[in-house]
Amino acid sequence: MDIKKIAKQMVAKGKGILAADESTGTMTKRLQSVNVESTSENRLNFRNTLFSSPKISDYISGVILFDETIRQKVSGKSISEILNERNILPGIKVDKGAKKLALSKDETITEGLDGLRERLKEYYELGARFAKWRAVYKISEKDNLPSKESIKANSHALGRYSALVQEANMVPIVEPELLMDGKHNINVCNDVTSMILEETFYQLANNNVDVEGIVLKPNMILNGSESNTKNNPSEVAKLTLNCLKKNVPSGVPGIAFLSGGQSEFEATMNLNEINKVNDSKFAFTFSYGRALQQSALKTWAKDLKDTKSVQHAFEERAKMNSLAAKGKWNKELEKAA
Ligand code: 5MM
Repeated sequence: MDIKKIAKQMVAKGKGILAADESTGTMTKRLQSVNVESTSENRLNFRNTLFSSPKISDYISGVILFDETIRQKVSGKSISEILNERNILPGIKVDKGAKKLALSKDETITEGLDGLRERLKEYYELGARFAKWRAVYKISEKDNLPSKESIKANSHALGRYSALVQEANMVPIVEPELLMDGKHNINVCNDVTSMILEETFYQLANNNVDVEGIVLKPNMILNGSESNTKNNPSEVAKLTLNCLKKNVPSGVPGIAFLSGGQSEFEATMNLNEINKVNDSKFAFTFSYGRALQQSALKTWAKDLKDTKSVQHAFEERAKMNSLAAKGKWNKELEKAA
């Protein structure tokens, strides 16, 4: 299939992406937080319980997998086959993580470009039709971070990654994440996100990436999590929409937000608010990890065999976010769930 069609399918109206691409270290932390041992079997069981939820296809267009998961099988079927049967696109995280940027003040550079062309070929054969690469930035007003060097280096890597992914006939999810950690206010987040997006798209263009065949996965514009200021959803929506309209080329078919540590409720409410005021051509949807999995994980920890309740918890979050992706969510629906 043509990559532009895949990108459109990923952001189809009312559908979003499940980020289940936690590396083993992160997944171990998630499982330990609910006192479950992190074995490869448990990681597969939890993930496959979500993937085989009866109504998943109503809300989810694609799933981002980790290398371990795309190679796993359930009753002889690969995870890609299981997802394809449900009309869900399999995707794969291809970065090798954010490592310390040499001589920097605690900044990171995402690695994984060496050998990527060959790895993409294998992932395509394993069924992946899109990929994901995450650049990570943090704000420090004291140290004037993120630095220009870190923005340039990470954006350049995103550009090279995206070109390689498109060359392999897959859609790159471009994820420049500005963490919400810190005491800064929402306007600082706005200015820094703007700077990051500008450089990201400059580097994508320099690398001949066709923006009609990508999906952008940005952070929302929020107050720092230690700022003691509660986010006002209409302010979040207004600033986020304006920032994206200003910095993202209009050819980009869709924008799928990360949740970034927001609660499940906040992530849904803010997405809904953005869609309510959306006067652009972009489709705004979700590509959530924690904000789609938290309730399901807690339910699973209560009884590892209670598949039905876990799937119900997951489907509820997926449904609420699907409604938010159409601007049709409201608080009352949460109470009814
Ligand atoms: C699912 O978490 C992904 C990161 O995993 P590692 O840190 O283990 O590599 C992450 O890239 C995720 O896809 C996005 O950040 C969105 O997740 P959240 O939880 O922020 O919605």
